[in-house]
This record gives sequence, C-alpha cells and structure tokens, in this order.
Amino acid sequence: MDGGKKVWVPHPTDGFKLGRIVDIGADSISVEPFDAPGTTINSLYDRTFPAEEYDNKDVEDNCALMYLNEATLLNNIRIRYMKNQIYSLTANILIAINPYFEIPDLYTSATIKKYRGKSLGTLPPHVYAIADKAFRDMKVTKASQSIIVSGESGAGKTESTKYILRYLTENWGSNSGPIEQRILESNPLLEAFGNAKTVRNNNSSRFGKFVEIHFDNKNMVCGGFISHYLLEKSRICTQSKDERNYHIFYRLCAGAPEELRKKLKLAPPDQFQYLRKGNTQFFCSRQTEKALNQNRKSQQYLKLGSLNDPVLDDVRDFRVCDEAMTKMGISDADKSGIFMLVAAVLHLGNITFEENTEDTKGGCKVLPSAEDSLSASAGLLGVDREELRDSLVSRVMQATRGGVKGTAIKVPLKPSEAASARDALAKAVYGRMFDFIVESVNKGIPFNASTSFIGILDIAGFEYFQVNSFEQFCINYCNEKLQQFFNERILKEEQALYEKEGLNVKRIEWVDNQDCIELVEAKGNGIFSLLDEESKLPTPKPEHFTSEVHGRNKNHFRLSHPRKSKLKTHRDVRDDEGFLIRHFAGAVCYHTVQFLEKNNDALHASLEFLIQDSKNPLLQRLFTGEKAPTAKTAGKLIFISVGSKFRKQLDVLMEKLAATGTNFIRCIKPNLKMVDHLFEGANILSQLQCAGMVSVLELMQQGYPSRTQFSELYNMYKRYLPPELSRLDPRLFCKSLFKALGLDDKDFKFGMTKVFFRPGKFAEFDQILKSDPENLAELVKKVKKWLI
Ligand code: AOV
Ligand code: MG
Repeated sequence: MDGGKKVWVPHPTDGFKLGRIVDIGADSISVEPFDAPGTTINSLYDRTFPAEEYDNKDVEDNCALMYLNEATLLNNIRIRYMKNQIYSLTANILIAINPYFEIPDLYTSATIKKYRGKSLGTLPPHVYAIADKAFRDMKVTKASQSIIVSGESGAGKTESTKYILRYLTENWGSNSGPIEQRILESNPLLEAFGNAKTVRNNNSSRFGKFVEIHFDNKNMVCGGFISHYLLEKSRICTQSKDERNYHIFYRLCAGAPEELRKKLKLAPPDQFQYLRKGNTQFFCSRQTEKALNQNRKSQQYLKLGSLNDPVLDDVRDFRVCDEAMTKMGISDADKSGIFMLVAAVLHLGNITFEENTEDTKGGCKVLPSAEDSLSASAGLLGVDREELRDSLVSRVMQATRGGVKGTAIKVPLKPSEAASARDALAKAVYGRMFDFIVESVNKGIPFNASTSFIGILDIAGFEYFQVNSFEQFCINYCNEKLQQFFNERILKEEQALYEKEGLNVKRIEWVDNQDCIELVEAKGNGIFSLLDEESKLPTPKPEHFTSEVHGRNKNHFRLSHPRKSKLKTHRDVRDDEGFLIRHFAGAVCYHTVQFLEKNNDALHASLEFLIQDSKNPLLQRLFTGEKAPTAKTAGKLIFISVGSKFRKQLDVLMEKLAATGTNFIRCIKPNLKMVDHLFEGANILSQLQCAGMVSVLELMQQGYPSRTQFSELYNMYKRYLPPELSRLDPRLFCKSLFKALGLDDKDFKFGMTKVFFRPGKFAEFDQILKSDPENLAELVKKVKKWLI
C-alpha cells in the first residue's frame, strides 16, 4: 500500500469510507477520508482495501472489478442501486437488492420476452436471466435444476420467487392453461395462511418452501409440487409488538359474507385474544403512507375495529384468497371446513381460565364470560362441549407409587397449564390445516408427465436476534447445510470454468463447516439427538438438556457457554440455560428454555382422544394416521419430534438439490425502514458476509478472481494504441500486449474467451498501460517486434 493511494476503510454506518493514505504505521494505516478533510481514520492492514480508479463507475459482474474485495463489492452494489440497477453478478451468483418500489418495465411481458434464450451476461443481470439459464441448462443437460433464493426477512426472496415462476410459466406454459394458473394462484393462497405482517416485512413468509415446476419431454410446463418447512406456530397464539397473526384471520373477520360470518360467529378482530397480542399500532413508514394514499378501503372494512393495518386491504384480500381456493380446485366442502377451523382457533383463544376455589384438588375452570367461546369452538371443532372443557382443565396421567406405575388418573390443571393446553390445541389444528392446504395445492397441480423440474427454494436466511430460540436454531442449521452446499457448488463451478477456458489451475481449498453441522445433527451427542433424548425422560428439564449439550461436546471448537451478560440482558436466565454456536456467518447465542416445548408437536393424551372423536370431517382427516393413544400410552407424555422431522425433510431437500444443477440468488435488504433509495452500507455489508459472498471472494482470491473478455479489454485500451495495433483481433491484441509488457506468467492466464487475473493484477496491468505516454511508444515498438 503506497502513501497517497485511494483506499476504503471500515465505517460503522456506511460499511466503508473512501479516503487517501496519509501515513503507514507498523500495524495500522492512517487514512484521510474524502468527505472529512483534515481528519484521519486509523485502520488495520487487513481491513483496508484498495479502491477502484473511478468512484462512480459500476460493472454488471463484480468479477470485472479491478480490485475485488468486500469494499469494492459493496461500492459497486451501491452505485448500481442508486441508478435503480438492483441486480449484479459475482461469477454466476445473482445479487438482488430490494428496491422497495416498482421499477418501471423491469418485470413486464416485454422484458420476459427479451431475456428468453439469452446467455447469462449478454443482457443486464436479472432474475429472468437466472431463470432462463436454469431452463436452458435443463434443456441441454436434461437434468433438473434448482434456484436457491436466500436473504434476510424482507430482502425480496418471495417476490423474486414469484417473478421466476411467472417467467417460466409465461414462456413455457400455455398462457391460460389451468396448471399454469394454479401454480401462480398457489402463491396468494399459501401467503394467506402462512404469511403475516412482522416488523421486518408487511408480508413475511413464516414458513420455508421448495417449489418445483415440472416440465414434460417437450420442455413445456406440465405440473408442480410444493414442499414446505417449519411453519412458525407460536404466532398463532401470540405476536410480538406491532406484528400480526396470519393474514387469513383478519381477512376472514373482515371479508366473510354475512351468512358465513353468522355461521362462524365472527366478530371484529379486536374481539379475539389471539389477534390482540401484537396490539398493532401501525407504524407510518413512507411505504405505509404511499399505500394509505393508494388504498381505497371499503366502509365495511373501516368499521371492523382497530386491528386493521392500512397497508393491507383485508376485505379485498379475502376475496382473492377465496377465489384462489376455488381455482386451485379445493371443493366447497373443504373450503368451508377450512374456514370453520380458522374460526375455531379464534374462539379457542378466547377460552380463559380461573382458579377453581370450590374444588379441593385445586385446578381451574372456564371463566363464565368465556362459556360462549367454549360452545362456539366445540361446535366448530365438532366435539362435545363438556368433553372439550374436561380435556382443557385436566389431563390424564399415570400415577407412580414407589417406582411402580399405577393406573391412569385425571389430574386437574392450573389456569396457566390449561391455557398452554388450549394453545397447543390451536397450534396443532392450524398446523395440520396448513399441511392440508399445501397438500390440496399439490393435488391441483399434478406432474405425471414430468421428465425434469426447476425447483425454487425460498427459505429464510441466517438469522440472529437479541433472543434466539429453537426457530433460529433450526433455520441456522439449515443455512449451515446450504452454505456447505453453496461452497462446494461455487468451487466446482469455478473449477469447471477454469477447465472450460483451458486454464491449468490447481485445486482451491476452503474452510469446511462440516464440524458445525455435526455438532447439530450427529447421532448420539448432536444437539438434536440430545434434545430428543431429554424429551423422552420422565421429567425433561431445560437445564439438564443444556448441561448435556455442553458436557457431551466438551472442547468443541464451534460450541461455548454464552456470555452471561448476553443472556441476562433479557431476563434472569441462568447461565446453564443456553449455548453459543460459532456459525459460518457469526456466533449466535441460543436460549434453551423453550427448546423442549417447541420441539414437541404432540398434544396431551386427553386432547388427542378428543380430536380423534371429532364429528368435523376435515378435522378427522387431518388427524387420521395418528397413533391413537391406547390405555398403555394414555398416561405418558406423547412426543413427536419437530427437530427430527425437519432434519429428515432437509435430508430429502439436500438430496434433491445435490441431484440438480444449481443457481444462487442472494437477496439484500437495503435498509430497516423499508423505503426506497436508502442504502445502509454497514447493514448491507453484514448481509453480504452472512450470505457467504465475502467468503466467495476469499475463495476466488486463491484462483483468478478478476476476469474480462478479450473484446472488452480491447475496447478499453485500443484508444491508447496506434491504429496498426488496434487492427488486430482482440485475442491476439491482448496476447501481444501482455507479452510486450513483460507481465509475469504467474499473474494471469489466457482462456478461450477471457483473460483471468490473479488478485490485484488487473489493476497493475491497467496502471502500466495508462501511466506514461512515452512508455506507450516504447511499448508499441515492442509489440510490433513481438508480432514479427
Ligand atoms: P422476503 O420473502 O425475503 O422476506 P419479500 O419478497 O416478501 O421478502 O419482500 C418484501 C417486500 O419488499 C415486498 O412485499 C415488496 O413490497 C418489496 N419488494 C421485494 N422485492 C421487490 C422488487 N423486486 N421490486 C419491488 N418491490 C419489491 V421473509 O418472507 O419476511 O424472510 O420472511
Ligand atoms: Mg418471504
């Protein structure tokens, strides 16, 4: 690093700041930022990065940058974002920044046509270009393809997925065909039941999905299949501040026609406990304001109480969802069954309990004011009202005396325990119903004629909050697996490119995260195993589980005790109630207090009995196949492991992905305010790091990260050279130029279409060429000589 040189130094909000080196110390560099002359920033050597020559010039492919590092990557994305160019490539990975406004013509049918059949790189980067590449690869190689879309909440994964689906169905489906329509209609339907307003995203998907679009032997769309993962069930009973429950609840309350409203005994949303927890005081972002101006809400909607969000139009959305169900081929009976269950969940939430002072055995009873809710939910669930009451306020347990198991007895529950049982029932019903809806969608888009598919994975990226629980643990584990897959694939592709271009490059090595994956999934001492083991003990305890995790994985590089301060900031949690995992994207501290509960999908025996006896045909269907509790199991805690199920699903998914050609889309959220034209650099940098983009750069540093087409080099430099040289064909031109410059063979390689540079060497080459006119004259002579 020379004095006076232009560099990027770390900055707490911008990510990096541009400045000039003023002093070089033993272990740090002093830099004077351009926007604050006279001041200096001290920066460590390995966090100071050389800057590109032109501050405002951007490139479509980040690999065409002369210096490829995290600062120039961030800057290139920034310059493009400011010009409303939200896409860029790094090798074949598409980076997409959420613009938070509609960019004119970006997704029109005309644009779809434009991208059809074009190789990646020939048109500006776009999701359509990735979709087209996947299609062409499928056609040529006859192998299925996948597109992995990742990014944090609100980054634009679901929207990107929808654009891809539209691109594929519009180009290779009969436009008005029922299958294509159903594939597209599946989105509003699943979003109604699986999306909710959160503080991060007004339409946040609370489940992961892998959508397969199937093609027949003529490469035309012939069907689809959706797999779904980890619906967030806690939201059904409680929401954080300013968040909502699943859209369908509000839509049903707001949009159900009079007759249905009566049948389901609906009321405005603020009458239901399960919808009141988030106490949605909508926040007024610019986006909200805009939507407010655009949305003309019906009078009926306005009358419906205070829990409406002005951004969302629940009345209209109910109609859309209702129509989507019909178009999907869901029968009227099933539709009505679904609405009944949604309403049943709402009424269940209003059943509250108080201590039963008359009962000598303690226990609780349903509050008199909640009797109507008890009747309503029993009616909708098709169960006997008194049996429902009984199963909520008591539970069948097996008595143990002197270590000998006795007969099953009925144990009264405390009000809080009864409330937990009620919530568990609501979650089980809603969860099964969601499974049923996905199943119905799949029935509507059968793929019998399929020869191959393009699968799109829309799943939450790596996440860490102030308090992280079982949900984050599962999603981060999933991201570890995807990251490993990403590294392997990107490397393989990079290697394949070197081979295709005829470069002779030795294998690139990278840091494997297999140890982290094993810490979570290994049989025996892995965290999932230990969690299941704990759940099967007579009295499972979070503290015991946590100490087992630490005790059985002593000195594991990826595992530590959490720093006490981290846990204690939230509540008085004991030190043994958590663990810290060093993930590829950073360390995350997990609270384990609710792990056991969240890992168990089973209802207690009396509730299970009750549901199995239901007269509601849909509910019966949802719970068939379940092992009915027997006299023997009746007293035991039944246990269905959420973790094991997810692990198995993930195995299936990884196997599918491994058998396909893969494409990656990394979605980036530009700011936390959810507004357009605001680039929060530090935040974006951390997303690029979490998405593994920085490690891609590191990985490429071992090879030849900067690359450019001969033709481009030729166009760049021909004006510096006399006509007799610029007449040469681009490849020969470049070769002779390099030879004449006397560049070191180790620093670059010539491929078939491109020249590849070692890190930083492209810039050196550029410097030599532009430095000195006298040199250039000398150079021309040399080139001529070399050509002869
Ligand atoms: P996510 O799927 O990544 O979050 P979404 O795809 O739902 O995020 O995007 C969030 C919001 O950003 C959308 O509702 C749009 O308003 C806006 N948006 C996203 N992409 C675009 C685009 N290309 N053009 C215009 N607006 C866009 V989550 O499911 O919460 O993890 O859980
Ligand atoms: Mg989403």
